[in-house]
Amino acid sequence: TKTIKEALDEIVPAKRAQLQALKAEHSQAVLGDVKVEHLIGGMRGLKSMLWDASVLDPNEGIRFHGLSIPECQSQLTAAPGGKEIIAESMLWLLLTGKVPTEAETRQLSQELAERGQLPKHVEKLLDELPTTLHPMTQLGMGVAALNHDSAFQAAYERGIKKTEYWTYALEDSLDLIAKLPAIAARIYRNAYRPGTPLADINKDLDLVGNYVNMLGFGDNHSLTEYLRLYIALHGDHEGGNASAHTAHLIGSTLADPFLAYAGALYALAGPLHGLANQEVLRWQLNMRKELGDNLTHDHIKEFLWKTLKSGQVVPGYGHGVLRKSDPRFTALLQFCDTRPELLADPVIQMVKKTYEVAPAVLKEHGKTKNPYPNVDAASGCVLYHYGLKEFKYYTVIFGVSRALGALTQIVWARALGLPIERPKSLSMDAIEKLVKQ
Ligand code: FCX
Repeated sequence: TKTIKEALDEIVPAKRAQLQALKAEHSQAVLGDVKVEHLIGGMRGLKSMLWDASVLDPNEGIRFHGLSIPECQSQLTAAPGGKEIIAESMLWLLLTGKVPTEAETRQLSQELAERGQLPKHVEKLLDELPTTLHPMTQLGMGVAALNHDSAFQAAYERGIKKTEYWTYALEDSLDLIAKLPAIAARIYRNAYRPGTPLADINKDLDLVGNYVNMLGFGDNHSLTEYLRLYIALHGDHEGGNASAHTAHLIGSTLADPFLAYAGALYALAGPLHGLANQEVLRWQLNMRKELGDNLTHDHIKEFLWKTLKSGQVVPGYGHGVLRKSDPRFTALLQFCDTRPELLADPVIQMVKKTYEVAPAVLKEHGKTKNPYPNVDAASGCVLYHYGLKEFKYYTVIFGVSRALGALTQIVWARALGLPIERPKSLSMDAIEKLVKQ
């Protein structure tokens, strides 16, 4: 059975050749116009990044190396005794573009488990942080502190060839992905279950299986399966989203993967991005507090208008690229649909009922280009059902997941020798001068 490094060794030369050919033959080909609206509108729609692992279609949603979510669900390996995609099979697909065999997936699980232990200084750092510090702030700090042992940084200081960068970036990336559950679980334990021991890493278990054990929910198979699916599906969402783009930008300076991903986590911590799943639950629970459990469509409509009229966004709805319901949202709802105990939960019923009403209200409101739900509209509410009720923690789980895609791209950016990212900015005066010419 090949290791992930061996699998990549085989692919890197062909990908390098593909890039060389693209450069040699099509460097000057035009892919679109740069308009003033791009400069003042958050570069929405501007084709300006190279990102291989996934592509987001506005109507169909995400495809990972060409595979849709249902295709991934039927082709990627599950855990023994489980049905849902596990992080390792998604990571293998993202990194190599190939569906791993079961043996390759299990080997990667083992490799990650062997790398999962935290260095003492990181444990100490996390244990000394105030438990009231937002869990995302803590996660970023823990990840940044791992750079103490960065293989990439050490190799760079030694002076290695540019063609070898990717192997050290891979080494750090695997280390980081492996250690994220231990950091994330420690933050949870310290803040919400002080004094409880943290489970040891089980070398025979997948990454998320170990994460759920460390969180203290190991005996809940249904939650473990949900988190496997959640973490696989949040892994990558092409390159321009704020967290992935941040990792790419920082990585392009040759800062090591730990620093690059710590930066990405702080982009994820914004309410318009990853923090939305925490915001959705807060919003749904406020709705419940105000209107009770026996909600009608009219009640929800009223609550939606109240939110919009007070100038707030409806969390979990809208998207920078998507123009239909997010298929990740659909996959999470399908997970609920097969489990009567989830369907009976009033908070999940509220999510479904809101979905029946919100698109029409948002259309009538007329501002958002996409009145449909994104993944955050459902993700946190299912965690709430399982008793993971501390919603300030939810984005941390997203943070454990997004590493799969963001670090994949860091490995490939170094393998392909991509340069430091440095777009051109213009002042308003300069824009005026250019448009008047
Ligand atoms: N409720 C109310 N208004 C909304 C809205 C929503 N859910 N979504 C967009 N709008 C508003 C925007 O605020 C903007 O108003 P403005 O002209 O007064 O500034 C207008 O509609 C046009 O925005 P639009 O082009 O449709 O959306 P953007 O690409 O600018 O922003 C996000 C996309 C996702 C940031 C936006 O839809 C939003 O704020 N949604 C709510 C927060 C959320 O769910 N975020 C998670 C997104 C994602 F899945 C993730 O990253 O995790």
